[in-house]
Amino acid sequence: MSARDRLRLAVQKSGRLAEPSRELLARCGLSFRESRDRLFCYGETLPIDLLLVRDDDIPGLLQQGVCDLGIVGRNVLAEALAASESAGENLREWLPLGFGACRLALAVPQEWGFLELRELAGKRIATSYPMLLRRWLEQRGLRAEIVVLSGSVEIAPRLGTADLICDLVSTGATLAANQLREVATVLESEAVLAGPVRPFGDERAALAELLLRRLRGVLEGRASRLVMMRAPVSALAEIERRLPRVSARNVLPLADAHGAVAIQALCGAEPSWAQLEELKRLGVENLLVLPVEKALL
Ligand code: PRT
Ligand code: ZN
Repeated sequence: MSARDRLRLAVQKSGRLAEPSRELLARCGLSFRESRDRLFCYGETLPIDLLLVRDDDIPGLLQQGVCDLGIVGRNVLAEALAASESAGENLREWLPLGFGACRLALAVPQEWGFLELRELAGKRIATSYPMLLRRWLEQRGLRAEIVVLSGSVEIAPRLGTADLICDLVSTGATLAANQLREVATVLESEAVLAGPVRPFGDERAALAELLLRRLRGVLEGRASRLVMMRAPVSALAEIERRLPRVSARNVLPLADAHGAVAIQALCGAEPSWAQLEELKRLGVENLLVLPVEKALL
């Protein structure tokens, strides 16, 4: 393929990952002009364009070189990697993105008093993820029949086409509504940035690097909190030990101080209520925990 100086990113056109993907890219400072057919979005702030597609098509588009990177559920990517050797050699997960969390799980009818995995032997399992399920069964030395369905997997046991299912679960409400009980996890999933195993040999390399750096910045910022407080100087070391993953801090003198200072600490995670209560016991006052918009340390 000829050298390219624009990066093409595949994202889901509509569905669960569509909005959060676009929102994350906007947070990275990317903006787009949509084409009339709403399939292609031209990158305005950076030479990074979007292709809006069905999530299932993303691994294939990456493999064919139609797109350079994609945002897709790990479940879809992993199924594609397990399904074809060449996909496994060419594609990989670059970065988990912290949204679209779900799990691929086995679920049995509630009336089945399921106790252990051995009971799966010889049973029919309905799923849209045959490759991941097959591998999981093989790794455990289990032999079961896989019934491939492309949708409405959860009704298969009631229809009598399968004994149990292997499907995506997030809240579990769908399983409960279908009188199914979750009994094992095959894969923990979330949206991920997927891309080639080998680095780009042209300008796309620098663009991909830039995008990765900004994505990491946004994801870290999301988890980060600015913690502000008024504290006795004598307790400084104790306080710092109780804050989660401090990456920067300021200790400021106070005009009305009686052995007290103001502390601003950038934490890599949200302090729990219990941690805040401990700080309180160390004599800390006016505790504030704030979200972080952007950070350049
Ligand atoms: O049109 P296109 O093919 O692009 O979209 P799609 O309909 O195939 O996918 P979509 O939008 O439903 O899901 C896209 C991705 O979102 C999936 O590949 C997962 O990575 C992720 N995701 C996160 C989920 C769920 N959570 C989820 N709950 N995908 C599907 N579900 C299903 C689940 O199987 C159940 O049937 O949603 C239903 C509700 O789940 P509960 O457990 O909350 O009841
Ligand atoms: Zn799909």
